Amino acid sequence: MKKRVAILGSTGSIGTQTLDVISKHPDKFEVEVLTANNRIGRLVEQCRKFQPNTVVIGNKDKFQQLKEALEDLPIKVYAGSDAIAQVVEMSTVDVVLTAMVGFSGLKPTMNAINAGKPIALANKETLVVAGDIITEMAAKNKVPILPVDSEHSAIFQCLVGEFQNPIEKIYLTASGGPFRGKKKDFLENVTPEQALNHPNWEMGNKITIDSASMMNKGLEVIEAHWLFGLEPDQIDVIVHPQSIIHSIAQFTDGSMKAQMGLPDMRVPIQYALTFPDRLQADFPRFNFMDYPNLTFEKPDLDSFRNLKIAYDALKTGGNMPCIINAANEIVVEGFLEKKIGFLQMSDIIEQTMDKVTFIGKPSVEDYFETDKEARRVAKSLIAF
Ligand code: MN3
Repeated sequence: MKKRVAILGSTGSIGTQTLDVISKHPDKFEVEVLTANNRIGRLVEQCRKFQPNTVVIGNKDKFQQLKEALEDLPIKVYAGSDAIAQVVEMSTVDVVLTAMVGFSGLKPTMNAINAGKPIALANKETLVVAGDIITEMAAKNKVPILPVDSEHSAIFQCLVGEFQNPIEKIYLTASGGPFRGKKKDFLENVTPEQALNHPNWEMGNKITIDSASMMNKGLEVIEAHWLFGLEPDQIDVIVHPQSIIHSIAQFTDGSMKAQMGLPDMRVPIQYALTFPDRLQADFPRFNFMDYPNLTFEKPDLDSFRNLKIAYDALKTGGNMPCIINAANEIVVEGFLEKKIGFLQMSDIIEQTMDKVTFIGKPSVEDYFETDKEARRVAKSLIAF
């Protein structure tokens, strides 16, 4: 039986790499649903190649164009975020890979979990924003959440065979991004172009800026908290510029397991789709002689304040992680549009944390309200 996959965010970096994995195993996978926000051209190409049952374009203005482009194919075409949230419930979907950007992943992921679909989770913001509700829903519906994020996939792989052995702590590795080792006087003047030039990973714009600012690692700390049930002081971040060790689990006897390999997102993507099995793949292999030195550094929380901000938000709990996520999405846009500088991103996130109504035990509706309020506040702070 082939696994029928729904890919949310199919035209992005993770989406296209997922299709690459799927194309190499036509006997194992079938593409059932594709969704994208704007990139019609790429979406149409994907539809012709993979012949999904259903396709959704987030931007409703592009519905006609998409429908006409696919006229000769028996593919159902829909538009809008409500449609994206609904298609995941289709009975013909076996697994949902969530690779859209930011808060927009929350609603469709909740619907998929409620419909009993296993989640291959690439949209970390879903867990950052509402990790309590998502993990509770998943437990109630007995739905696995399989991490696609490389660090979390690494920890997940280290835990296989450990049954009930408790984790003492984990080390999430961070490449340090393009500005590793730089101080505030340098960071003050960096441009979006410099920030988008990541040394090890090819990724979308939002996550690449998040990597440069260390917010990505901060969001991953919160993601790890929910995925593995760890307290903030059990989650450590270590800078590892070569990005060969993808993360490390340390057990109560002091033994550490690391998962390593060349940085290639197709490995964690494929593992999330095939767990507990591993499928043969021809991805490039690691050669020790290319990396005679694997090095490690302490993260610089003074120059890269976002990492500390994320730990603080996690410790505060409630809707605070949702607040920093929303503020971060707004400041990243602001930075890319050159309305604010690199360091101002952290300033505005912190000010937003102070200004938005804190809720200790938020409901789903509270999270949607918090997201709106935090975006409004962060936008108003950029405008000043
Ligand atoms: Mn990652």
